[in-house]
Amino acid sequence: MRALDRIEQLYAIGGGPGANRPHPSAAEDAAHETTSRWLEEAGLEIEVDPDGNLMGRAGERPDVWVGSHLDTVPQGGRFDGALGVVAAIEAVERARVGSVVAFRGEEVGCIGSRALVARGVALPSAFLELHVEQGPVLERAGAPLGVVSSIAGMTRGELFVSGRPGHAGTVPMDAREDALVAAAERILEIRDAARQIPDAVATVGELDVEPGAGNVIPSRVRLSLDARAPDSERLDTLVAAIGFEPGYRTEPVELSERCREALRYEIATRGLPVVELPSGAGHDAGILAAGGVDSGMLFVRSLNGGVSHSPDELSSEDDVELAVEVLAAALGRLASSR
Ligand code: HGY
Ligand code: MN
Ligand code: MN
Repeated sequence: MRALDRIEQLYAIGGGPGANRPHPSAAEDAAHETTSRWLEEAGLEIEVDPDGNLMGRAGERPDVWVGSHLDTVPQGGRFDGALGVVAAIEAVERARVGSVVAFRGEEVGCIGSRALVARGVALPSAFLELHVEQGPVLERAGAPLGVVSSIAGMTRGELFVSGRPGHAGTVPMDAREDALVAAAERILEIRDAARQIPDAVATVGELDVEPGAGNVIPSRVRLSLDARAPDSERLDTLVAAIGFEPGYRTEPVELSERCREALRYEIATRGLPVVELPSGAGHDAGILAAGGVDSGMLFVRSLNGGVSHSPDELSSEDDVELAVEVLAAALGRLASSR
């Protein structure tokens, strides 16, 4: 299947283990260049906007967009983002309508899609994104596809914990102010705060320890923070409970009923179970939806218990084939509806 071959070509960029196309990087640029060639082969009119987002427009209804992102987390999976872009090319080629879009920097705060919305350019009349579920719901339900109802709100930021540097060999344990031990206690507090709020999540994914020598008691630690919840009020409660000032926040957002209906219809007419589910992951579709665009997301089942942001991310060829077919049909339906 051409889409899967192309996913493998993108996966090979940036070396292993996993997908390594962080934003910004030569690897992300290479993925955009490769995709641009595929857009040209598809006979689409190519444009790169001032923020590096890549577009490929068909002749008909270029105002209906379909796409995703090409950047990845470090050691990411082969499908996150890439699937949505290669499937968008298949869909626009099959439906002969619409525009393919590949956004920059989705993993580091949806940089490309946020910049595009902020620039006030002509936004699409509708946007569809195919994405791996990155969770276990569809696999548990025995459903190959799902329609996303809403996208969780997300905050990102950092915390600093200070201590007193000292010699690892001469400072007695009862005389230390070890910043890393204090940071460890803080991380457990953050975990417990999230556990108190239904469906909230909080993650410390990065630790920077100063001065960072094995024989020096840490003097200062930077912790990254990623805290999310399905609605604004639980997000507020979580941020307050953790006690940090987010540097970045996206509100929870409902996806467009018009797009969800088109996706539900195309799934149901193929005799497949229609499962609607919220997304705990953030997506460019959420940024466009928040910008007033009719946005919809189609999830394809993630196998291996739904693991993602990992080389173990996996979806089957049959499910991907079905997803591309439904995406193309929904694109055609949206383009002919208004
Ligand atoms: O972090 C996220 O939710 C997405 O993978 N950018
Ligand atoms: Mn993604
Ligand atoms: Mn991701």
